Amino acid sequence: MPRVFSGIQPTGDPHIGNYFGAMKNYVRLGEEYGKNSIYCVVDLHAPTNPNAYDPRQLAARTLEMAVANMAAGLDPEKVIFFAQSHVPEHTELAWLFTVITPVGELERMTQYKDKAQKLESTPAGLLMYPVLQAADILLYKADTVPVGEDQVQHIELTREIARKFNHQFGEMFPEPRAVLAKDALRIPGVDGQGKMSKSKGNTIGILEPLDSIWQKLRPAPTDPARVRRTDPGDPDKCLIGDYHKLFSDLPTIETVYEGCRTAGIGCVDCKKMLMVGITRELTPIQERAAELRADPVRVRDVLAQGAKEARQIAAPVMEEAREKVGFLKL
Ligand code: AQP
Repeated sequence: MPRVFSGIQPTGDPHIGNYFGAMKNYVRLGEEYGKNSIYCVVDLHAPTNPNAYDPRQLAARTLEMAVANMAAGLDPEKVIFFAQSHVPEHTELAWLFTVITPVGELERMTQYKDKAQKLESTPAGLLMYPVLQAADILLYKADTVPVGEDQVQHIELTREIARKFNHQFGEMFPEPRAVLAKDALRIPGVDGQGKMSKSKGNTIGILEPLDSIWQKLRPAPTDPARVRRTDPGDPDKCLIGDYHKLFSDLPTIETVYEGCRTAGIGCVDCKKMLMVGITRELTPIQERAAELRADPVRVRDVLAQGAKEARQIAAPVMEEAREKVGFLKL
């Protein structure tokens, strides 16, 4: 049976890119593979980007990310769900991987280049991020990794690290593959400037109040060719058209696509129709999140139990890796 692993950073409020690109897939695969699906709030990754990290908020954001995933349908009774820093084997395995990963490979990672150029001084941890990510996955010998398209390059590097380790120290790790969510490979940000990202501040949060979402959608850019209400537009070149495909039912999508092409509906009405779909999808999630926030002890207990379950798998794998690399056993 496949073993699934994925992680999400507690660097800010989870957004619809995280939700459609990754979190929904966690739930789907969790239903299919039960305790062979392992999901993690990757809090050790958070401090690698000083622009998106505040030590005073890390614990609260970790809990909030756990709440968001549970509210979105992740069932900790069925899957393994925990916070990365509670399983110390992640960093130990990452250290072993640093010695077989060429720095040049890390320097060509797109996400590293994007983030490093916004910093005055680049922490080594930012460069090492994909090495820790490889350890996160391979610590559970996972072969299936549900992620958004932006992570495919990192998963490719994980495969290379597994290959190298197996070659140098003896067969041990599978070469995992990325599983991408159909139609949600790279959700654009509400500013129309590329990928939706927590650190770019161009997000629609899944736990964000609906009136705040509307305040962001109302001024959001649409097809630039549609200067006047009477100009026909191309919904395939419009952010709102993309979002309709995620949130709206088929008749609504057909109505707004046709209405846009014939100038039959204006952009504000199109956005109002989108709000109907957003409200339908997010309201139950936000209601469940409110219940979970009211019971933080329960969420902590879930993470504690998840860390226990994760360590039961991680500890023997780490032991095997130590032996293969040749450390003295006491
Ligand atoms: N815009 C997106 N479209 C589709 N999938 C996305 N993911 C993120 N943004 C989009 C997927 O969500 C999962 C968790 O992401 P993460 O928070 O761990 O890291 P990230 O990719 O770096 O997400 P952000 O929002 O862009 O965070 P920051 O700004 O902190 O870097 C991943 O599977 C990711 O592919």
